[in-house]
This record gives sequence, C-alpha cells and structure tokens, in this order.
Amino acid sequence: MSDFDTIIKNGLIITAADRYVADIGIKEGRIAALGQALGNAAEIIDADGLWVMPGGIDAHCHLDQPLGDGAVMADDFHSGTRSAACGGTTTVIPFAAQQKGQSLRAAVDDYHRRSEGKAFIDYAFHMIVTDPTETVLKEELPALIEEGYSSFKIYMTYDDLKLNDREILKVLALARREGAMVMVHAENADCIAYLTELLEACGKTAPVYHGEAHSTIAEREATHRAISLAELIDVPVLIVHVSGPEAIEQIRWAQSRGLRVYGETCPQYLMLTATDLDQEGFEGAKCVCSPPPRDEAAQQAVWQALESGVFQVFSSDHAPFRYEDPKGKKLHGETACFKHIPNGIPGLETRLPILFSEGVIKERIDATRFVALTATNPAKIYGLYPRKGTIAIGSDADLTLWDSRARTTVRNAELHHDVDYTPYEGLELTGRPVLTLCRGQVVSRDGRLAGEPGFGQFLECGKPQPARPRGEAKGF
Ligand code: DUC
Ligand code: ZN
Ligand code: ZN
Repeated sequence: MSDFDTIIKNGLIITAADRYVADIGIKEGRIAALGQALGNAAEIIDADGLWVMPGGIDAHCHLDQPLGDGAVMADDFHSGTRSAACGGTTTVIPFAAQQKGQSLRAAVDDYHRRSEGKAFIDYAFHMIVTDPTETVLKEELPALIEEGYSSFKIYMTYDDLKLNDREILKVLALARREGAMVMVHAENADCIAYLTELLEACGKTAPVYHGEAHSTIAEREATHRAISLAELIDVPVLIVHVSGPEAIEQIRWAQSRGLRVYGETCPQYLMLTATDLDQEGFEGAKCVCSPPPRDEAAQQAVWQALESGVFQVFSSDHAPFRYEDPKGKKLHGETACFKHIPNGIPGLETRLPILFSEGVIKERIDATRFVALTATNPAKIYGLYPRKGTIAIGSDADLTLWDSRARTTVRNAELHHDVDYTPYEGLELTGRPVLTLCRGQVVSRDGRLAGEPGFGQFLECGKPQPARPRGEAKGF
C-alpha cells in the first residue's frame, strides 16, 4: 500500500514566508508530509525546475450575479471556475447579492442554487448588503456570519446598491460585534452623478467619459470617509479595487496611524489606462469598470503600493459581460451613454499570470509577496487560513506548479471564460501555471482543463485573521 496518494517531488516550494526545495506528500486531499525521501505514492509528479506555490485565491469576482437592470453575466459557476482553474486559482469568493427589499438569507439560498454541482474548484461566498433593515442587522447577518459567511461588501455608489453613512455605521458596528470583514466600494455617488450630468449635457457620452465621471477625487473622498467611519466604530475594513495614488494615500495614512485598514487592487489598474476607454466606436466599453483605469503615474503608484505592503490582496474583480451581446456591454446599444454600460471586465484566468510576469519576473515584487497577495492574505482576511492559502502539513493540497520560463501570449480564444474578449489580448507573458491541484486533484494542466464540474466544494469561512502589512503598522 502507498504511503501517499500523490508525491510532488523536487519542486521549489514558495510560501508567503519561505522558499525551499522539498517533496510534498498528499493524502486524502491534504498535505500530509513535507520533506525528502517521503516514501511511495500512487502517483509521483516530478516538479524539478518548477515553482510550487499555494493555489490562488481570487477573493473578489462576480459569477452569475443577478442584476436589476436586465444585464446578464457571461460566466456562471461552471465557466467561471473552469477559467479560474486554468489560470492557477483553486478557490474563488464571489458575491451573494441582496436586492433591495430581499432578505439576505434568500439571496444566499439563491446563490447556493446557482452554484450547486457546477464548480471545478472550491468556493466561498461574500454577501453584498444593500438593505440593512433591522431584521437583517439583528437576525440575518449574525446568523449568517456564524454559519460561515463572514464577509460582506457594501457600496457607497450605485443607486440600487449604495448605503448612506448612517447605514454604513450600523453595518460596521454589526461587523465589529460579530467579527466580520467589511469590504467597501469607495466612490462618492453624488460626485459621480453631478459629473455625469455635466458630461451628458454637453454630449460627452462615449465610454471614455466614464473615466472622467468616476473622478479620482470621488474615489479619494469616499475612501477617506470609509476609513473615518470604520475608525469611529473601531473595526477593520478593506477598501476594494483601489485604482491610484489618491486612494492609496488615504489607506497608507490610515495604516501609519495603526488603523486596521486593508487594501485590494486588481490587474486592470496595473495594465490598463484611461486611453483604453478611448477606442474606435464603442470598443472602449470593453474596459469600462469602476473605479476606472487611470494614467501611467497611477499604475506606478499601484505597483509601489503592492511592493511596499499598502495592499494585502490582489483580486481579479472579474465582472463578465460579453461585448457583442444585448444583455452585455451593448445592453442599451452602441450609442448609449457611458452610464448605461454594465461595469466590469473579465480577468479570472489572467490575474495570476499577469502578476507573475509583470510583477515577479520583472522584479517589481518578489515571489513570496506574490503568494501573500494572491493566496495567503486573502485566506487570512476571509477566514480560510490555514486550510487554504499556504503549503503546510494539514492544509488542503491546493497547489499551483509554475514554469517560470514559459512564454505565452494572451489570446481570448484560448481562455476558458464565456466572455467574448479579454482586455489583455496579445499581451506577452513569462511564467505559466503548468499544473493546478485542488485538494490533491488535478484541475488544470498546461492551461487546459483537467477537472470535473461539481468537484468544487462550498467553504464555510471562519472569523477574519490579521494579515500584517509590511512595516508592521501598529494595531494589526
Ligand atoms: N464594482 C465591482 O466590485 N465590480 C464590478 C463593478 C463595480 O462597480
Ligand atoms: Zn465594487
Ligand atoms: Zn467587484
């Protein structure tokens, strides 16, 4: 009889803390041993020359999310997790979104129905709280947090999603009481509405003007306000999809004062700029997301904040809408004002290869920081650590083997999502995930799918754990 189901031999293991060469023994989906000469196994995988990292955790993506305006997301749990797996990700955390007037429990139940039996990799849920009624705050949220839904997102913009400051304070107080993590979409709704009105009045309705309406000042103000509200309640908060230096300065300022403020950024803020919204015809709609991509100086600021530890999390914010689709980007036709274009871009499969190539290979961040940003910190912050997000005895055998020398070119035709474009078409990358295992099972090999739908399990999340930024700001 074999000692292990699988042994991965001779790989360079990289965690958020260390790198060393060792063999990994896997038994019943978990890491059972780390060392040398481990014994025998039903399957031996030779990882000589490869880097072995924890499977990616994409802690911010949208799959099959019901939307109020008639738009339909291109990816569900089947195509979304298929795409994630092929890009080296082994856990996704999309959003069970409450519609105003709906019970939060009903939103979560509905989301379970949407995910059941479809996922290729493991998944948990964040919730989106849009209607914090007394029942939601006193009964539903405490019960749901206890049951393993320990994080939720709130919005400061979008008429059908946003909370006012008083509602935000109530939600933050609840999070403090129950030990939940609050993610904030920080943009000032009134600034955006005001600027949109001005732009529309002078006929500036093309996709490029989305970038002007969603001003950096609107993002900075809301980021500062979210931090202040969290400080008032004395609760940790995570600012999602940060686009540039204005919001980064607010987060850095808060961290330097010892506040428990976390930051997340995404590939679009490293790889795209406002000029990508300014394309022939309606093509710029493909890159409409909120906050929007900024300028090259903003990209540099985002890189620097990744390197210096202002950001703890790097997510895709995959929000999939097809371009050639009356329920996608062209919901209101090709002449529609930017304000009617569904917000979001795809990125589940390209998230890790982009950060690996542009970050690690180009030596902007080191490989341990890559692991922290893409797996370990999200696992800690969202209560999945140490089951997920690391390579340690007892952890799930969620592993991605990287060929750090392989060169690829991003082609939408080769991606596994159901979106009809990628904003990164033609991008040349170095480094590629060549084998991805979720709980010891191979889910992708050489960029191709190798798993089965329904293998992915729902994960109950525990209470958030601290993920310290470099510099060890006090209070974390
Ligand atoms: N916020 C997100 O988190 N995703 C897509 C669009 C948005 O506004
Ligand atoms: Zn958002
Ligand atoms: Zn999002």
